[in-house]
Amino acid sequence: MNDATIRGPRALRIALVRPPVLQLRVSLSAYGAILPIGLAYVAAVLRDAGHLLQVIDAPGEAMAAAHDIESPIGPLQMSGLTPAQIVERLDPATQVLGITHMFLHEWPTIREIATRAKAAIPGLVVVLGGENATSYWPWIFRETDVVDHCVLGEGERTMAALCERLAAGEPVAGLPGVASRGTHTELAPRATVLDRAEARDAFDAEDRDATAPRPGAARDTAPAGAGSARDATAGAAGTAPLEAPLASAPTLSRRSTDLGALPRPAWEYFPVERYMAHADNHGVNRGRSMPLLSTRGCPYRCTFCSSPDMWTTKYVTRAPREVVDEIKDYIARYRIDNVNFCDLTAIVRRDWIVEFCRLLAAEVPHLTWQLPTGTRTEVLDEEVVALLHATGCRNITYAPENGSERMLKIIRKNVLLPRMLGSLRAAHKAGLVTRVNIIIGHPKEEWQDIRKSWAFLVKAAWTGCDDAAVMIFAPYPGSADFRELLAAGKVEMGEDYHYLALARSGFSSRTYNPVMGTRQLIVTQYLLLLAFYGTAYLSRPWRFVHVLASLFTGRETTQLDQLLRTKLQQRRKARDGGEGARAGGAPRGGEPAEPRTQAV
Ligand code: B12
Ligand code: SF4
Repeated sequence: MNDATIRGPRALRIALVRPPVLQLRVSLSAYGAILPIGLAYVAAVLRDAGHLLQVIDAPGEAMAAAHDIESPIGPLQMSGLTPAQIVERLDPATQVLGITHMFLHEWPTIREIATRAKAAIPGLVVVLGGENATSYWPWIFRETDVVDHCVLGEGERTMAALCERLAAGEPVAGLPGVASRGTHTELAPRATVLDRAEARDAFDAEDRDATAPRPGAARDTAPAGAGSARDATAGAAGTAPLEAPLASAPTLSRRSTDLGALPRPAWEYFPVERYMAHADNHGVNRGRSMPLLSTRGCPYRCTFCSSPDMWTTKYVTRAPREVVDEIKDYIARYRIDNVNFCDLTAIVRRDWIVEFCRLLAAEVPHLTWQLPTGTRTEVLDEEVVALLHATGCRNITYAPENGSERMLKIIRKNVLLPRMLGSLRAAHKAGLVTRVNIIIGHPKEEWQDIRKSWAFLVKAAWTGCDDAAVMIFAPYPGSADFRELLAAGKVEMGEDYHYLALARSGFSSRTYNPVMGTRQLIVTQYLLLLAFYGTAYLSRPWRFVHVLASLFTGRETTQLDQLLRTKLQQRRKARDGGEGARAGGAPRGGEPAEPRTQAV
């Protein structure tokens, strides 16, 4: 059993850490340091509970610093404070260290931070939370004993409850939403993942949110929750042998249904100005930007996605009034020009978006906003896209993921492609800059499906779509595809597996498809992009001139503009990074490099 409990006063000294950002320079992905909204939400709840907080935001506190590190997939660029620098900054009196663990590729770095911190501060309790902590915890506990607890799924209330127990010296075992070393280590990973998926199905069915679309509502396909919830995972993992009793799996905490009751992200702990100056935006750079969430969860169950395991299929929306008030607050506090929504799937309900746009038009007339994540597009008809544009929406990402109806059924995406093309056409006509996301190399994909994705991309470009992202399939922990491949013995959990997500758009990608080799997939990825951008520029040659001009003017409109700018930024960092690193990451925006601590 894990006895990592603390006896002491109710208020704890808690350090929250965001690890440095890792990037593969040769990849087609240019995402850098974005304000960590999940951690900022957790910080707000812990602040309100009266704990003494120190936040160490590794990329935020050393924006200029970049180090090359070795990895099994080749050299990676690490931006921000190194693990050693993070631990040097930790208050030696820290009792609980909470690290946000969103991406699989962060695990080796987080392992190093936790190992160093445990060695430096005896008795420290290490807690991880986030998307990857939620799905990868069995392997984390197997691999190391420096992590004590993993908070699964939505984190605010669970972390507050966990800290309450730690402060009271009570055992954490049995707390819903927490997997603990010792208590859960003996479970075989395959079994625990299966247990949790099944538990989540039952949980979803019993506690579905009223806001999720109902059968017959405007959508392309029934979300998993509207029909059979269980079969989504049964097909994937149902054949996996159980290696431990069901009762031993960690249980879930209840999802928040009233998001208005949660405090807003505690941005006062983060160097917001430096993020703004660096402009590593999630969307394209349209000025001073903040991330925002209008919903949580997603009612669908695509087989390649870890969202159902993380958030269940419960879809909860915030009131449009609250979202607009938050935007107005950011305008007052940070003089923002733009908002990037990082919702999993922002627009599912037409009445919601119409009300949101009405409020924006009346109260925030000069803002731009973007939906860069890849939203559902069922309600994006001519009328809605015109409304979006009129209220400042400029960039929107469509996520068909595949151009073949056969594959869409297999991955449970089941969007209607002709309808999506119609929506893309309408969006282009309305003046929106659009992007489509395609995944290639799913284990069940055939070459005929790739040809259909190729045709879809050409059609999308022809209708006026501006950008395309073509990514190679990667089985993320927590997804149904991962469970199925694991059960079939096709996922090797070696050290290079950790870097899978970064490699999916680089030369070190790997194939999980029996008929498509790795090299074939990489070549296919480039050919599909060539087909898309070739069609886009041949049909509208002036666009090419705009892309080149954006390099000099810095005025971005498309994702390609953003990719080119951030790749150049990465190169500059690599050149000057040593200096930034030695200086401990000299701040750009005039904010102190010191971590912030708030007195109780
Ligand atoms: C926004 C987003 C991004 C942003 C970055 C956001 C950021 N702050 O860094 C950008 C665009 C940069 C991005 C990039 C990438 N992304 Co992304 N992204 C997302 C997305 C859509 C939403 C995340 C989010 O903001 N959620 C909302 C907040 C409120 O939730 P949250 O962060 O999970 O936080 C809550 C809990 O997790 C928990 N929690 C979080 N931290 C902590 C800490 C503690 C101590 C505790 C107790 C709790 C806790 O409490 C929070 C509040 O409830 C997710 C999808 C998803 N399901 O979340 C994918 C997702 C995280 N991305 C993913 C991937 C693969 C990528 C890329 C690798 C894609 C690529 N090939 O380029 C890159 C990697 C970039 C890099 N080099 O690091 C995968 C990760 C899979 C994995 N296990 O690795 C996800 C899960 C999508 C998916 N299912 O495929 N992404
Ligand atoms: S891929 Fe998008 S629509 Fe599908 S389950 Fe994940 S978040 Fe939902």
